[in-house]
Order: sequence, then C-alpha cells, then structure tokens
Amino acid sequence: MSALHNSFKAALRGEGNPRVGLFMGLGDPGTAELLGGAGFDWLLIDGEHGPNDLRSVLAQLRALQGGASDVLVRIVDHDPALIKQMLDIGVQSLLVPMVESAEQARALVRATRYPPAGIRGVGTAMARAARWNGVPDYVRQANDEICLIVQAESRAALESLDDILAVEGVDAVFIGPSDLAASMGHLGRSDHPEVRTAVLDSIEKIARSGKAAGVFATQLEAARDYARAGARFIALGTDTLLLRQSAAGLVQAFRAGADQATGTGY
Ligand code: 3PY
Ligand code: MG
Repeated sequence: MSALHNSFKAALRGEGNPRVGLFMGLGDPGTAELLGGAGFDWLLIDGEHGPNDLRSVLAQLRALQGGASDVLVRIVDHDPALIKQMLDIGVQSLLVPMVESAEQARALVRATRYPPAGIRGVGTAMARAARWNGVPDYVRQANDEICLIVQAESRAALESLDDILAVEGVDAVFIGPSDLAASMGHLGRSDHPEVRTAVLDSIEKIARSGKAAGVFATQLEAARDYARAGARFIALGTDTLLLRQSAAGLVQAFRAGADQATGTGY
C-alpha cells in the first residue's frame, strides 16, 4: 500500500455502515487529540466557521497523526493558493464549502492536482505531505490520494447537482442543511420539512450517481434517516455543541438537585 494511502477516500468507495464524524471548531490540538480517542471514524478541522488558520490546522494534524480517526479539513473559500498550502501541510481530504456549479467544481479539482491534470504548484522540499522529499515519488502518487468533497448548500447548488456530480475528480458531495435552509427561506430551520425533503432527495441523487453523499446532522433521528437515504458519511455535530451542552447540563443538574456524573476518577 502506498505511503500516501487515503483510508477515508477508500472507505467512501466501499460498502457498509456510513462513516460517522464530528466537526471540530475549537481550533485546539489538545481537543483534537482528545477527540481522536473518542471512536469517530473521521474528524473535521473546520476552517470555514471555526477560528483556524494554516498553523492551527497543522498543529491539529500533528495531534491526530497515527490515530484511529481519518482527518478532513474544511477550508474557508475556493482559493487555489490556500488549497496548495493545505495539501502541502498534509491535508488529503478536503471539504470545500459553497460550491454551486460544475465550473467551480472543476476549478477545485484542478487546484488539488499536479500538472498536467491540474495547477497545484510543486514544492515538495517544503511539504510535510511529502515528508520533505522523504516520500519517494510523492508527486506521482499525490493526485490519486486526494479526496475532494464539495459542499452543496444552496438552491443554486441543488439545481446544478447533476452537473456537479458529473465532474471527474469530485469524490463526494456533502449537503450543508443550515446554509441550504437559509437559501430556501428557512434561516435557522434546517429541520423544516421542506429542507429535510431537499436534503433526503439530494442524498438519494448523489448516491445513485456513484459518488459518495455526506451530510451534517445534529439530531440522531435525522442522521439515521440520512443513512437510510444512502449517506456514506455523516457529521453528528460539533465539538463546540458537545462541550457547551454538557457543561450547561451539568451545572443545571446540580442546581436542580438531579444526579449526573462527569465520569469516574480525576
Ligand atoms: C451547513 O449546514 O450549512 C454546513 O455547512 C454544515 O454542514
Ligand atoms: Mg454551510
């Protein structure tokens, strides 16, 4: 197996249970390290809404290296220069938000590939991804091990979904229910029945196309519906929500005289 083998990409192509993951928005390597032992199939470092830059992403990649969870990174925009930097520090599975057309998807494929397939600049001596020239043949293997996931999260994106799905080099399409809800006139209501139906229909369409469907869900009942519709990977929430909910729940439980343990030992 290649030193660059991308197990997340391979898992998306396979069968079996959907891969469940968590978005990490705290931007902290300690949190990443802790969550790396929690049993998720994958963890996503969020550089779109979370306060992450190149260095904080790098620190979290290091904290998660060799762990059981595959690592994804969501970048803030479609900038090929940022994509080049992310790939060079070792990101192999990239989630790109707000993709609305096949043209945008094709540009993203090119940004992630070395020539002649794309426009990724070559600087392997500086690149952790290539172990600073320690991986023989890095430039010839890298393209095949990139997993490019585009986010469809607007009416326009769903209207272009067939065209986006036809783009070679896009491995998966991830539905963003919150932005989709906003674009459908239901801001803050990703559980609105119209949004739910659009998400489910899109997952089914993506699955039929042969590409992998991904989706974000903060309710397990929704996550299970999405799995039944054919989602291959599902985010079950965020580190921020987990921490906030359990912290607030603990203090409320104490004040209400209820019983709640934070765990055993200290
Ligand atoms: C959204 O729901 O809009 C997201 O980007 C998270 O998946
Ligand atoms: Mg979004």
